[in-house]
Amino acid sequence: MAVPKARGVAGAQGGLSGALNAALKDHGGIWFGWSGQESEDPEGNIHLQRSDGVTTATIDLSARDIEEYYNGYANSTLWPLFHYRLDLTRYERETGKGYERVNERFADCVSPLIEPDDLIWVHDYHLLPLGERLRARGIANRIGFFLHIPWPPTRLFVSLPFHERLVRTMLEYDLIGFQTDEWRESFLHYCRKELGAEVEEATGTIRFEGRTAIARAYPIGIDWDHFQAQGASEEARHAEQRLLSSTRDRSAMIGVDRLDYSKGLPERIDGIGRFFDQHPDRVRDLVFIQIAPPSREDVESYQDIRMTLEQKAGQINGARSEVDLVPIRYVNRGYSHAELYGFFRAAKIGLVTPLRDGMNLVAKEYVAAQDRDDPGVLILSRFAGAAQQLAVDDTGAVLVNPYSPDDISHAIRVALDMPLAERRARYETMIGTIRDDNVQTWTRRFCDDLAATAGG
Ligand code: ADQ
Repeated sequence: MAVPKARGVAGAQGGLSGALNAALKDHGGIWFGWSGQESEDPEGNIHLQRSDGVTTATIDLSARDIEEYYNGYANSTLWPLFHYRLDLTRYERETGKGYERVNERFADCVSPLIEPDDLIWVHDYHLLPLGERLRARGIANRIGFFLHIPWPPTRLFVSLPFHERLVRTMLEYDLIGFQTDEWRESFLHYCRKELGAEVEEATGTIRFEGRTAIARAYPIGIDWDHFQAQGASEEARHAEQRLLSSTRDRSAMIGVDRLDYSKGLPERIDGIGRFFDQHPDRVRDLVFIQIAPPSREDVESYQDIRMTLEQKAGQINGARSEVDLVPIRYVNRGYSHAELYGFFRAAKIGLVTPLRDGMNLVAKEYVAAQDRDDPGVLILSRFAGAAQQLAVDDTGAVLVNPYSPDDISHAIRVALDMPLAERRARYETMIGTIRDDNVQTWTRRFCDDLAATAGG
């Protein structure tokens, strides 16, 4: 298995790594990734551990590697492009080289550790070419890949220099997983149209230059049991009480996101501003809490988003605050999953409005934390992968177009006024999927399918 250790934010890794660890014990394999550490002599720093049939190996990267590979190609080229943000996408030959160099190095380090029966599961856009680099070193094991973020439409993806080379490397995987059918279809479309591969739509089978890869959708879920256990803690109860007592007779509406332009945060604030403009009599009904810890601060576009957000929240608070009322609370830090559970439970509305998102686990966590008898309402962007599971025939989540302040404003009004019976019905539509299609099910489905492929 190969994972970039530094992906995600506090709390995000716990459930996923726990579930993957269990899968590794069942199937055998290697847990491998970046240590998250910088080292000027990275060659000498492989941290290796083997226990219980699971090998954990992490390596350090040099400052140049981090700049070119992580901040550069991964987070200034692939991340914005895959989130449809051509305006923020930077194409630099040097960072592309850094990306290839680090993938080579990962392959060098991990290949001697691989045993003949290991399943190899590579995660995310940092490591797209890793499978091919392993094949070049004679690794014939089954290798699967999962993309946690969207796959862009062909007409956007072709703006990437060397796009064909990148996808050719991906076809060395036996199984390629996407969060939703939409991203899977975009990938198949590219393979057919740009590579001239033979594609069997129904099974996701791609035949190209003598190799066969299978592309399927595996929507990721939350670690339900872990999250519920967190929710039963004193810490969660305390967090819930803390929020309830500070909002008193007003309804709390909550957003929890990494500070990332893909999450639609300025657009969200605009939507809230529109709601207050259209319903000035309701300013006293609502408090919006946005929890957004900074991420990828070394990347320029992430510094811009922080300033924009502070400005927008400040403007609304300046115009709408009273001595005893601040309509938007904007908090720049992370919280534990237990605390988040408590905050979610105290909030009448969960506002999750990414402009584009592979899945979005916060949407699922918000619903998972609700009181079945008196649940809150999830407002969800139609452009989050989660919308394909959570909004069914006009029930479940209230869907919005995150680019439209009027749409967001309307959804807030609908959610605030929603009768209990409808809130319950919408909750029941979502909760079964969230409970059953959890991260363990996701891991099992992927590993079983990978084990069943013909193999490299
Ligand atoms: P992310 O873009 O990081 O993940 P998301 O799916 O919402 O987005 O997961 C974030 C996780 O971090 C959640 O578990 C959440 O609770 C936690 N988190 C967010 N803000 C936090 C805060 N302030 N304090 C503490 N914890 C916080 C990428 C893709 C997603 C995809 C996931 C998993 O971009 O689309 O759903 O991977 O595949």
